Amino acid sequence: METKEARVLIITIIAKILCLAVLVHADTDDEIAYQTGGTETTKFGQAKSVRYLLYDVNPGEGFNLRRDVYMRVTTLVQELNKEEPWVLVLPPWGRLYHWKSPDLEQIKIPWSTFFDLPSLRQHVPVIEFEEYLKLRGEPVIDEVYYLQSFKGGWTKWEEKMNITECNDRTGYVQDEEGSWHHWFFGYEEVYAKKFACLSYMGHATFIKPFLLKNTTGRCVMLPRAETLIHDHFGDTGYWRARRSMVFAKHLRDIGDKFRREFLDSTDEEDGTVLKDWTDMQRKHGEALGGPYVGIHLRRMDYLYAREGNLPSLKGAAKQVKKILQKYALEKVFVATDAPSEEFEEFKSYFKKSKVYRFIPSKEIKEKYKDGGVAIIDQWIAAHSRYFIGSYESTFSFRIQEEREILGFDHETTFNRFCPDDNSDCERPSQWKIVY
Ligand SMILES: Nc1nc2c(ncn2[C@@H]2O[C@H](COP(=O)(O)OP(=O)(O)O)[C@@H](O)[C@H]2O)c(=O)[nH]1
Ligand SMILES: *[C@@H]1O[C@H](CO)[C@@H](O)[C@H](O)[C@H]1NC(C)=O
Ligand SMILES: *[C@@H]1O[C@H](CO)[C@@H](O)[C@H](O)[C@H]1NC(C)=O
Ligand SMILES: [Mg+2]
Repeated sequence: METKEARVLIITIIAKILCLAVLVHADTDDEIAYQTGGTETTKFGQAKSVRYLLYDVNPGEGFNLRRDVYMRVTTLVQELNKEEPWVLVLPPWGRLYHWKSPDLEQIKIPWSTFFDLPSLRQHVPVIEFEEYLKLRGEPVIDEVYYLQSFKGGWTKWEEKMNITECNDRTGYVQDEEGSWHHWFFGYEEVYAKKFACLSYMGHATFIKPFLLKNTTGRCVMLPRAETLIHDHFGDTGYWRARRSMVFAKHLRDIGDKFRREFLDSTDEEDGTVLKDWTDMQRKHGEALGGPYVGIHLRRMDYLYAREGNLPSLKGAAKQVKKILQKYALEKVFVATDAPSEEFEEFKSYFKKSKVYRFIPSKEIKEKYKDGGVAIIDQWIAAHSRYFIGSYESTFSFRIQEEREILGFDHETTFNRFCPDDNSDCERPSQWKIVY
């Protein structure tokens, strides 16, 4: 399988102007072709077979930080592809702390459930984990480097890495034959040939020479990839990665239908028509948004995790009413993880205005899971005339980024709920889009 694959491997990288925007097309077991609609063609020697990079994130991290880690890893993959062809293997979604809906099997969820893969591929070559397994023909990961911080903490920040003993229990166990086993996203048949802990302090691309020179396996996995920090937070590369993370069309369509039916909101009227992300460059203020205030009201674990920084439900309602008045709006869309009693209480503080929440049908929940419903909420909230988020919530941050992409005025995007006792709280950082 391996040699046959190498023999017939055709790699054609068509570099777009500056960035290596490549699309992986893998429709047979033994052929991978990189292709896009550019003009210039660079061929890697036939001997250079594709290598695969797989990663994972600390199990405790939520969906929206994971999206941020993906962006960091894509920066690394872009850099690797300047030397030899590497494909990013997308870690299946599952077992997330917040995804608690009863009766839903929430493991082995492919990225295509949530994101538009062709859009991701206009940034870096990616394949789903199942595609990787099929291509490989054997459920194997060659080398695993478990990222960890240096023992004893640090006093000075400097880029360094070292293969060391593992600081903590990693969950990877070796059998008598020497193979390593782990949960591996629920794929119990998967095993790794080699495992080591790698103490690491550095940007994502700092690991590039290690991957190129110190590893030889076809597929290298980096668990705890949140250890890799952004090379350049908020620069053009950051935003290219972010823009490529277009939500799956089936989720956008559900959100758009809800906007149309309940919120009098359509892209044509709101100035939010979506284009291919590589061609989309809207000025701030070009997007108007639908005639409603969109809010992200983070509750649940944040009531403890961000204690003192969130408003009461009544306090939140008061802040929304002020904006409704200021912008002469009558509708509110609430994205929230609150249980229905809390939502009903929040709603009860409004007399004149209408307050909406997206409640998925059984079919939508079964198909798209808690993650898909969260994205639909983000999508609807992102299209509002005015948005208010929750303090330090990555869920809110991702909505704000979406609004930057759509072309909203900052005034209407970078807002947060203040706690009841401090109505003049600090505004969130403004991470403005750059092209
Ligand atoms: N549907 C829905 N889910 C939410 C909402 N807010 C939070 N959640 C759920 O709770 C998780 C919050 O975790 P995370 O993504 O890490 O964001 P953060 O913890 O707010 O920074 C989300 O991924 C969702 O599963 C919301 O407004 N709507
Ligand atoms: C990578 O290989 C080089 C050369 O053999 C070695 O000096 C270096 O320590 C290795 N890096 C790590 C992190 O093991
Ligand atoms: C790497 O770790 C080993 C033992 O864990 C230690 O002896 C060595 O000094 C370390 N090297 C660097 C460059 O930190
Ligand atoms: Mg979180």
